Amino acid sequence: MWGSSFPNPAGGAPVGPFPATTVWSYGRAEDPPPDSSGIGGAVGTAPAQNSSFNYPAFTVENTSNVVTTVRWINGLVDAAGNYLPHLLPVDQTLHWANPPNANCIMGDPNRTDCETAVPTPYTGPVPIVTHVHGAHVQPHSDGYPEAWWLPAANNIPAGYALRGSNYGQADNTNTVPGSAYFSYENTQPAATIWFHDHALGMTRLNVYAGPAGFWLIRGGAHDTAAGVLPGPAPTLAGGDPNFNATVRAAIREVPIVIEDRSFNTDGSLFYPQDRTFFDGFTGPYIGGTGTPAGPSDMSGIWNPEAFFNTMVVNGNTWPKFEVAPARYRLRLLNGCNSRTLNLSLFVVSSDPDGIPGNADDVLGAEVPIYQIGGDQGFLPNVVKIVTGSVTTLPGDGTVPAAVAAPDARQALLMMSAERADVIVDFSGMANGTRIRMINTAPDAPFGGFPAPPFLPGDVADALTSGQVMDFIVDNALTQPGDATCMLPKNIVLPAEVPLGAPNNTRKLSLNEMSSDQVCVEIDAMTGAIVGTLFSTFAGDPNFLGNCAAAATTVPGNLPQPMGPRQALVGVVTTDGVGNVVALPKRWGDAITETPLLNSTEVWEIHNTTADAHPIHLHQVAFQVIEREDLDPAALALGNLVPTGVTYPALPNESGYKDTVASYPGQITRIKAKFDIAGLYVWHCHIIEHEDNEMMRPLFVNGDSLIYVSNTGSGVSQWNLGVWSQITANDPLLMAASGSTMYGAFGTGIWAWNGTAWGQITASNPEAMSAAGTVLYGDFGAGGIWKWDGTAWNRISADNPQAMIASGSMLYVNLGGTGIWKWDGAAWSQITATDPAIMVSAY
Ligand SMILES: [Cu+2]
Repeated sequence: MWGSSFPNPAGGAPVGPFPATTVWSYGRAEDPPPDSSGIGGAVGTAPAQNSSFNYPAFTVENTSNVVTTVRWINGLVDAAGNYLPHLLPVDQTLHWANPPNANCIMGDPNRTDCETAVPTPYTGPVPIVTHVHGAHVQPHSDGYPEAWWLPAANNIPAGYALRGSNYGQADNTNTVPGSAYFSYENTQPAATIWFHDHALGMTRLNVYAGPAGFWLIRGGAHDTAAGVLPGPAPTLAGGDPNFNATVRAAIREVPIVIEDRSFNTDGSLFYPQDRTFFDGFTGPYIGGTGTPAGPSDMSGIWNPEAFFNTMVVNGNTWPKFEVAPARYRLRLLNGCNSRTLNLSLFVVSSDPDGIPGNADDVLGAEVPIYQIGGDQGFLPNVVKIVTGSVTTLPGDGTVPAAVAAPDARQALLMMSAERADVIVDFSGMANGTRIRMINTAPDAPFGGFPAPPFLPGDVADALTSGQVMDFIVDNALTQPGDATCMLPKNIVLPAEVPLGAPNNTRKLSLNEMSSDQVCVEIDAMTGAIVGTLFSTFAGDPNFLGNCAAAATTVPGNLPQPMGPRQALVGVVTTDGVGNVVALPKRWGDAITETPLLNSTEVWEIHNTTADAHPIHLHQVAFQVIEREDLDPAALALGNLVPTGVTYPALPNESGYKDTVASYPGQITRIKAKFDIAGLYVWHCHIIEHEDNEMMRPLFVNGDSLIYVSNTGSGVSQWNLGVWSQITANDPLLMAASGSTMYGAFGTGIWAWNGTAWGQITASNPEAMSAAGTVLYGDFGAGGIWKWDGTAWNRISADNPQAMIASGSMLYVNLGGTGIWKWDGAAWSQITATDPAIMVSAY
């Protein structure tokens, strides 16, 4: 990036420009490094006309239901082909990618994707894996955290793993070194989604270093007609608005990513080097380092959250954007690591010293934000957002009386990774009018609205992180189309149908964990860490008692376990005396979130922590149903007791989403349909949390799905207790058929053995063995089994003999390797490259 200058919060002349900042990004593989030396930058700096490498990365334009394929190349090598070490400090004591393939502290020491006790920062080749956030995508292309790969560098150290334990591709014929070939079917409505790195235990660093961009999906049944919304957006053929003033003047749709960053005075990115930055905790750390040294379960480099003092918008610090007096469509993304944004727009009514952004600026009238879309597409209605109100517009040209927001301070609230598709109406504003986007969420973890008593730290610093960008009205940019663009109050959005009744309700928990080994002294007045009292061996059963009884250096100070150590997602269970309690789970624990393929589930996310967490599910678009308070007195004792006090989703949460704010002390209820089998993840999108265990696998269980061929009547599918003919011409045929061996009677699968019906269950082997000839049975978690006339064999990738023996037309789901078809002679994987087979299969 070019260096830039910005107002000095302390007054006086602007600060900078500073030297250019080195970042990483995605660009076209054939493009050279950017060279902007002819236009005010320098060799190697972006934006530049000769290269698509920029920060953020270029926007990928997609069409609903049209496949986009990408070969993602890890090109993090220098000009000599040697790997680049990370720009930022990588903590090897988290459960992380671990390319050295050594030093794992549990299980086999020589593997990837584990925790180590190596306390020093990792300086080897950088693993990456790209995730398209919000994509309805097959598991092989989702960017699983353990599916990373290294660059094809000349000097990869001996013994290093080149790929993570779950590396996969959409098409394994791609053998370009240091890459993965992913396929995105874009089987989803028009939406603003985005792409970023997702490598295990390093996502916070890989994202902070730069690689992120917009992935826009247009068209399909749920997009607006041409001319309804402000446009056009930039196009590849239409010229680069960065360098063409005519193109720039015509643009009315702009993606805007807001990322907080800090910089060293040499221009380089600042990110905390160790835990002392967060809370002054000096140790001991995992690996025995720190002061004092000793046994520990505290990571020494990782910081629990990170908030930065500079707002970077589309790669520029506090930019200004000249706009016509017209309506603009802005696709906003909170791309911050940890920071929640509470955005609003105000006219700058007075600026006596003429230097925008410093303390003498006076804000005047608020400019409304009209939200039209959320994470996964359009809202049911346009929602008018002004600080303290959130009002649904019926779309008939009327504007109802303002409806109060949950808190007088709430404006456009966006947690990390959330998107808001909005219209801002600058029409009628005088030439030269300056409109400022401000942020009033805290420079600290967000606790949610309504919030406790208003403290100074509850709001971002007004002179730095409290300002985002300025818009300046320029009449010269007016275009003929500006006058005909619809007013927000007249817009009717293409609403999607809601999900049906759920098949299952799942209770989940969010948990903050303290140390089990390190006891510290806390200043009773300030809450600050005074020092470490003692640390002990892992598993010490007396740790909590000894810590509570430990003598402090100052009377009245508090001895307590060091925290936070990490945050965990988990499940909800019942303890030995009948209380409903949270059961935190770690990344490496057995998978517990296993919805059946094509099931609709309600997830009840119980937040037992003090902070709000943006919870993101991969694969699915979900609806936010409601939130419910937990009884605070019970919660203080660790018990989860719903109060019955519920809050419906806000109007601007009423479209489909993929990331939801889960507030402390509440149950957040969402509903989703899981319609692609395989392995995904769900996690907190405060990416410092995600990197240290606040993420869990999500396995959509397709084992219950079987396909059978019925000669003369096509292929039928058994799923969630119902047979259906795949052609959909006669869905009841199979259930009524006595000639085809299988029937559905509301109690499972029954087989006709020529004489009688017998239910096929794991507890009824006689009925199973009596089924005769070719038979496939579903045994739940036991998978799909085949009767060969003599014995049952599980159909699985590790049992190819059973698969080959199955005969006739058959489709089986093999979890992470997708759906395979038996054509009578061979098995083949059903992929997007064989659409004819897919059409007949589904
Ligand atoms: Cu979190």
